[in-house]
Amino acid sequence: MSVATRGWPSLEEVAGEIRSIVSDGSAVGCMAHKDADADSLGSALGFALSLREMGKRAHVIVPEPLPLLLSYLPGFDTLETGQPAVDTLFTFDCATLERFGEARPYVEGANRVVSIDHHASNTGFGTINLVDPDASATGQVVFRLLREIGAPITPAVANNLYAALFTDTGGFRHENTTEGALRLGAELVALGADPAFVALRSYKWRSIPRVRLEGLAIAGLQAECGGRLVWSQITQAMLEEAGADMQESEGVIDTLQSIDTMKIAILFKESEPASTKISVRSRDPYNATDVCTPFGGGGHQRAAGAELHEPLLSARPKVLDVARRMIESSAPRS
Ligand SMILES: [Mn+2]
Repeated sequence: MSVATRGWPSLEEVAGEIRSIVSDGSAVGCMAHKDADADSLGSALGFALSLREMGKRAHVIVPEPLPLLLSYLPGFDTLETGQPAVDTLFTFDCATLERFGEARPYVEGANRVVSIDHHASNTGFGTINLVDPDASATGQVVFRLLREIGAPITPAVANNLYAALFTDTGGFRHENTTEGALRLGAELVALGADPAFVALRSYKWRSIPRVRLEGLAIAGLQAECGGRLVWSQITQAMLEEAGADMQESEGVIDTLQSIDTMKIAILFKESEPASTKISVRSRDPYNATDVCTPFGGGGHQRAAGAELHEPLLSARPKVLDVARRMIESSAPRS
């Protein structure tokens, strides 16, 4: 990232200021987003563990609830859900202030915010913004930053950054699996990351309730527009039947996404009686964020999400209407 991309300051431009934050005696916070994934939390933990190696006090903070599926990440046992007093707050993989949920006032009230991200939709809410929309994962941006400021990359740091990179590329399967991503993967393995362990815990370590829940969701699969629009849902009743937690619905969207005719896949999650979350995936020529932005959400071209503050039964037709109109209006030539 030697050249500033799309108006964001370059790594070299912000590295000096970040280096001086890291070398002064103050405490920093490293914050992941709500419902943290391995890119957000692995980046926060990897960065914090490297800083701690240098004697820096670094809190790793995640909005509640704790993302227990990520308990395999080194340093997970040091996670905090509170709001510790810090001089500077680093945020990871967060494009908007909405991503912090109920911790948003804590972020807005911070003395200084350093936002490290790879979403093209980043709103620039940080005091310092290190955003590279061409990076495959925020973990890749963190790796370059640590290198630039001369911070150590221990095996624990490498495992966190490898988990970030590996999962944000869908296990090196998505379109963001670039030469740079694969080279970084190899470099992190050379530094002590364990690819078999990360793969095991990311994709081959599912509880029985989680597999049962996926079965229920797949049994409820709906297909429209000649199979181009596919969707399903996770209700509170389904969670109860499977004995699962909503966090364990992760992965269902991947199965919807694997359908051969799929152009837009949507999973509706009844997170609360009056709150519905959606996960969206797409293939060309459709952009997944176009389904989510009308509802205040966002994400990447191929993977996006939103949270609607209304019950599943009223949220669902509104979202489906947007998706149907996208498919019908652009009716791709077959
Ligand atoms: Mn990411």
